[in-house]
Amino acid sequence: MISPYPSLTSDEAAALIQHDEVIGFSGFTPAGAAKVIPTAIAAKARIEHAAGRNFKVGVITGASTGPSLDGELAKADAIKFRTPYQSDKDLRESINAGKTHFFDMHLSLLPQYVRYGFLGELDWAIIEAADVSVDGKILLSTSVGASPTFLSKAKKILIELNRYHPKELLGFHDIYELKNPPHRRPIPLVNPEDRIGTQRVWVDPKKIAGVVVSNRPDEVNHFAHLNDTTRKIGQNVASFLVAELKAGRIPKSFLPIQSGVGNVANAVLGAMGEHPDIPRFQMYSEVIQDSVIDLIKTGRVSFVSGVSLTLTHAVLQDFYANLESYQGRVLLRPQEISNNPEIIRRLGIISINTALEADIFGNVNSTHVLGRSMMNGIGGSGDFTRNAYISIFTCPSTAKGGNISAIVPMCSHIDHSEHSVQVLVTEHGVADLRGKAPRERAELVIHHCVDPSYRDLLRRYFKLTENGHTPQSFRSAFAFHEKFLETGDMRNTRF
Ligand code: 0RQ
Repeated sequence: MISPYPSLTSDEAAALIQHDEVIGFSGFTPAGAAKVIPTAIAAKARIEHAAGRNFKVGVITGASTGPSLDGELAKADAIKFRTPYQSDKDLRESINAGKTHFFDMHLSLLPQYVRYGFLGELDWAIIEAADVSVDGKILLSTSVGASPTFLSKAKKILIELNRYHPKELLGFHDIYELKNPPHRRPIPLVNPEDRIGTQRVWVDPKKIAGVVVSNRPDEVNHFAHLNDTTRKIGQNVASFLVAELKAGRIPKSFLPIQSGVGNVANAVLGAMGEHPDIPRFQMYSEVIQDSVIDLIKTGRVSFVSGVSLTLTHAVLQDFYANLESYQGRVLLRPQEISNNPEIIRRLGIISINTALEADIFGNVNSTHVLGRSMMNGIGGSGDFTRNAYISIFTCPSTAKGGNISAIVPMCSHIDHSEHSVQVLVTEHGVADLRGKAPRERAELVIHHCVDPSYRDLLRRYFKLTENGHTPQSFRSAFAFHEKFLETGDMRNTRF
């Protein structure tokens, strides 16, 4: 059947976008992110700026994206505001220079913020698809993210029909949208593998302003190889979980795992897969990285529900070559379902996320380097941590060759408070903070998690103030950070 939608080049699509408009782009990590249209919008911005005209757009996505979207738009100075998460070097620079207004959000909240109108009206949804039918049924590609909400709320839609992704992806998505209060109902999902929605997103075909055909791989980076530190962190997490299992605090059948993003998270999953006493498990997570596919192949993971298939080129190609064998074992959901507090509590998810820094009382900073510079954003770590059956944070005990202690007297920014963080793990050990008062927590964290070169310093800090439920010294709480800025090494701190 002949397509009813205008066939456009990426430049023709970009020409439709006007200054000050707000766009919801597909993309959750570089997986499924729009690519050719945002790059063309960036080119248009450069032309407009050269002609002395203003051109900036509001950019909303599922989470981070790839260089063709965040990178190009940031370099072209074309972003008016950006939410909810990013991990692009150029965009990060622009945010930290105060040029791009970025607001960091819990990813589960983004779709309802859009539906409630908290972010204003959405002019466009620009969505990558593996297929689009004449009657407006859109088969998303490697991520779902917030695309269903963007598609339903945007005034107009542009589709990037990316031939790199096969139409046989049909069956890997479960699209379910929540109603706004007071009409919201319980989400009917009681097992990680339950299907509750449709395989495609349905839109009014009249809203589709055009389709741009492309053939571009997802721009997913490789992870750093395991090193002794990340391997040890992984082993410590695995041993902790095995001990919980043996103590009967985790059921014999185990519980679904959520695992965060980045190098450390990748190592933790690897170690869990290798541990002989951890039973075959399910994942109810967010980002499905290469390591999860390895675990499915080896039979260690029986099922994974996530938002995005964030796979490097070779792994995704292999996945596509064996699509049938993954049907029923991999399912992609909207981020407000994958990260939904109701579901996380119901399923009893064990969450494992990475901290940039933690303090001796169990608060965690996941986002701000030295309290000031945005790294990526809180992502889904808050959604999972606050609602998990057991919430675990991992990190190497030091950064920058030992010049930074990841465990500090007081976090320079707090994303996850002591009320939500239950277990802290570094390469040195595990601090189980459940049921512990602040003074007990400090002893445990210093003893089990801190690098030996910082232990005495932190013990001295802890003794500076005798008073209070949480003994803090206002004068010295940020002494580590100040000393690093002054001398480049936190070990020079003196109390
Ligand atoms: O810097 O790249 O210049 O070497 O931070 O550190 O150790 O490689 O950590 O890749 O695992 O990422 C928290 C950023 C960790 C990530 C974070 C420097 C360090 C290095 C990266 P270089 P590593 P990872 C969603 C889960 C928030 C979102 C989230 C993240 C760089 O996990 O963005 O959790 N999390 N989403 O040198 C200064 C410190 C530092 C430091 C490390 N204390 N001070 N720099 N670095 N510690 C839920 C899902 O389901 C997926």
